[in-house]
Order: sequence, then structure tokens, then C-alpha cells
Amino acid sequence: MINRRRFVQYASLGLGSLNFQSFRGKAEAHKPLVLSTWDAGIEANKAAWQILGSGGYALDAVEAGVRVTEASQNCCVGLGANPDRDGIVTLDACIMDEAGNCGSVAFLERIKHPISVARRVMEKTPHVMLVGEGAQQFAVAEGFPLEKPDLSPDAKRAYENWLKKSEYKPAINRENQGHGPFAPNMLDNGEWNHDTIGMIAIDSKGRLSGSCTTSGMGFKMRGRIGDSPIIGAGLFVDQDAGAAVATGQGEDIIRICGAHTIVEFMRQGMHPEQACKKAMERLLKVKGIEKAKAIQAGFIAINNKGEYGGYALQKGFSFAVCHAADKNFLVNAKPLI
Ligand code: SD4
Repeated sequence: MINRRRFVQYASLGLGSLNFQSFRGKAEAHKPLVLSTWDAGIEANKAAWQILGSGGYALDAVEAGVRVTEASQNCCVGLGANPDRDGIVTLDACIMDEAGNCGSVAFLERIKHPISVARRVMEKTPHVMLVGEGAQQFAVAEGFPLEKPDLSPDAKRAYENWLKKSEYKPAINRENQGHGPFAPNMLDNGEWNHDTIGMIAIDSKGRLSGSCTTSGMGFKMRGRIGDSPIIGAGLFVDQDAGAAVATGQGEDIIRICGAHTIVEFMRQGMHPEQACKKAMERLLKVKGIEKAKAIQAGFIAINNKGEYGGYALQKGFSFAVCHAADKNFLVNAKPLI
């Protein structure tokens, strides 16, 4: 859990360019960079940087990075997270590389590292997506241990609290608006947590990759899946343009194919921040301003030149940027509303 919030004003970074050399330059001229969503991204970036900083592969970095968050027991991403409304934790994840290879798992139970199962789907099957029981069977066959179905102490407490009213009011990441009794992401110490981490990276050879892993919405309907495991919605990578990952209200991100839309805007020449903003404007248009005020969404993107940016629907979305072992900081994304 990150307590330290070293926010860097976005304006001070200009548009987020780190002045990388052109993608057409020599491969070794690239400076690696990793971005991830929310405060937990700081710890995840550290693990990713161990790979990127020593010349490693972006795909390995985005897998290793989010595994840190999946393993954390803080009512967030992974098996420690909030369950669905039947009391069962179900996990979604996806991964994509610079060549358009991708893998995804959804509605997966009792597996600690869904992101690594997603990578196996990508590398060992002719498919992109496995769900539910089939995804679990595949994971076990691949040697992933089947964990006990117990809730973490934080999740148990949050679920018991939710059960008192059992109000079905799914809302994601709206910490600054006050949830009333429905505050799935508030920890006992008053800090807020988030149930997703999305990570995108460019390595020293200029290769882009991305990953996304989530427990989804706390106390969701059984079987509910958001944007996070859906290639094109929660995550998209195209080496000719860039990589983007989303967080927030999955249903609305799916409606605009969020990550793919951002990548297409970058292909048209937009800076990553501008591309994220444009996609967010589309989400706002589809949702309508009044309904949009009740949700949150956040996008981050890197283009193939190593420029980066992010945008939020509302205030409160931060993302972690790392481009050196001692340069790993949080950025407050500009809000649209
Ligand atoms: C979902 N997009 O399942 C995810 C939730 C999320 O921080 O991003 N939470 O809809």
C-alpha cells in the first residue's frame, strides 16, 4: 500500500515527453519508460524497472510489474480483493505485445496471478481469451496452484459491511464523491484503494507492451466482466502507433472501445495526452454529463516515440511514471469534468 503521494504537477512536465529519440533511430537509442495506473503503480513500476532498466523486454516488465499488485493483500487487485455479491473473488486480466499477440482471462477464481495465465493463453494456445472454469482448468494444467477460496481480512470486513444493506449500486473509483455505505475501496485507515492496475511500457529496443489486471467492481453481479480483460477496451498495443490502458467504470470504457480508440488517435498523430483526452470526450458524450458525474475513468498512453500522457474523467486519478531507478513518481491526470 502506498502512503507516500509524491504528486508531480502535470504542467511541470509539459506534455509528458521525455524527448526520446525517434522510433526510426537506432534501437539501442531508446530510453525505456513504464507507466501504470493509480498509486499502487509506484511499487509495480519498481518491479517493471528491474527488467526495463537492464535492457529487458517490455512484455516481461509489464507482467512482472502487475504481479506485485496481484500479490498484495490489501483489498485491491488479486485474490485479496473485494468479492462479487455472492462473496466470491473473480479476476480478469489481459496482456499484449508489440506484435499484436495478446491473451486474456476473465471470471477466473482462486488463481493468484491471472496476468501470467493471460500470458500463457497468448503463448500456448491458439486463442485470445479463456473464461471461468475453463480458464481455471487451463491455469491448473499449466502448473498454477489453486489457492484457498478464502477472502482476505479486509475484503471479508468490506463484504460483511456491504451485506448489511446489499444495495446494488456499483460504482468505481469515486472516492472524492462519498459513497455512503457503498465504499468498497475505502480501507480502515481511511485511504482509498483501487481494484485495477494497468501498465504500459516501452523498452530499450523501442518495443511496446501492456498489461491489465483487476478484481473488477466490488460486489458485482456474478459473472460481471468489465473492460480490463477485453483487448481493445481495457488495453491495446500497436507498435505502429502506441499503447494505452484504461481504468474506471468498465461498462463505459467498453462502450467506446477505450484503449483502441486512444491508439487510433495516436496513429492520427495526436500526442498521447491529447489522444486520452479525445477518447475521454467520447466517453462523456456517450454517457451524458449527468450520468458521467457519478463515475470515474482514467486513461494512460505511450506512443512509439516514448512520449506519454494520461487523462481522467474526474479529479482523483493518478498514474505512476518511471524512467529511471530514481525517477518513479505520481502524476495527477487532468480531469475532463
Ligand atoms: C472494471 N475497469 O472492472 C475495471 C475497474 C477498475 O479501478 O478499473 N477499477 O470495470
